[in-house]
Amino acid sequence: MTDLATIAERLDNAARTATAIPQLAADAGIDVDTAYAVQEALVGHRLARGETLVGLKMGLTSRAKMAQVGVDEVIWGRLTDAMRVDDGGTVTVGGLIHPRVEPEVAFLLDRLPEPGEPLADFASAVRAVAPALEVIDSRYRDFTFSLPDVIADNTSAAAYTIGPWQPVPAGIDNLGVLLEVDGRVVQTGSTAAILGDPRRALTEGVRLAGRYGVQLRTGWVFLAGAATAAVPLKPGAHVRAVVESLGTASLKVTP
Ligand code: OOG
Ligand code: MG
Repeated sequence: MTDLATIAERLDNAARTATAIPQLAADAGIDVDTAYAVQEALVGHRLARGETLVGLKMGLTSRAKMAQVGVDEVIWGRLTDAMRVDDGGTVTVGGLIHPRVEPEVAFLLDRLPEPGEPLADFASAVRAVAPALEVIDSRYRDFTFSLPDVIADNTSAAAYTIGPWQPVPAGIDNLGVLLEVDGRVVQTGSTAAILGDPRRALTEGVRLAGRYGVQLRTGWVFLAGAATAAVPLKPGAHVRAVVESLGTASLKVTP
């Protein structure tokens, strides 16, 4: 049986050298709880290199995403400062394996929500909301993975861009979402696709992360998970997420 630290090291090397690797969890007999421990060790390598934790991301919170990757459980991962790309900034695909991009909704946390806190109270836990883009890049060959594999791989997290923060409007549970590449709409959806209401992704995230001893912090960013399937990120592309009433987040792609 391959130990947890070795798996974390393989995933870290795969990301740093932009080299796809075979899936690991089945051979290593890794379940979901162990996979989250691998994720912690994997992100630990980044922290040891000087990165800092700046938030959490949810994954597979919409049916479109679950169907695309064939895994139907909600998952969560960790975001570091080095993954952040300024709005309108540039992502270099040369350092990535087979990146995809997807439209997201981001929350800025104001105070520590308690696990199990009812949804209505989250208005006071969230300082602001923003349209966002996430770049995902599975470290596994063919972007194919099991549930424990994708959890161990920090839920494919690679980079993210946040548009302008703004106060949370009254209803954010049915806003139109578009993903544009070079001015063409390539995906359409609604924030309703995110667990019925993107605020529910936060409730779920607090509950799940709490189970693994992660404390959300004031000032942390929280990605609710994509409302649509992800699309390949190609060199030269201009990518934009448009979320009704919230505005846009954009990035450029260089080789
Ligand atoms: C897993 C990450 C999913 C989302 O927003 O659903 C995710 C993957 O699709 O590789 O970030
Ligand atoms: Mg995502």
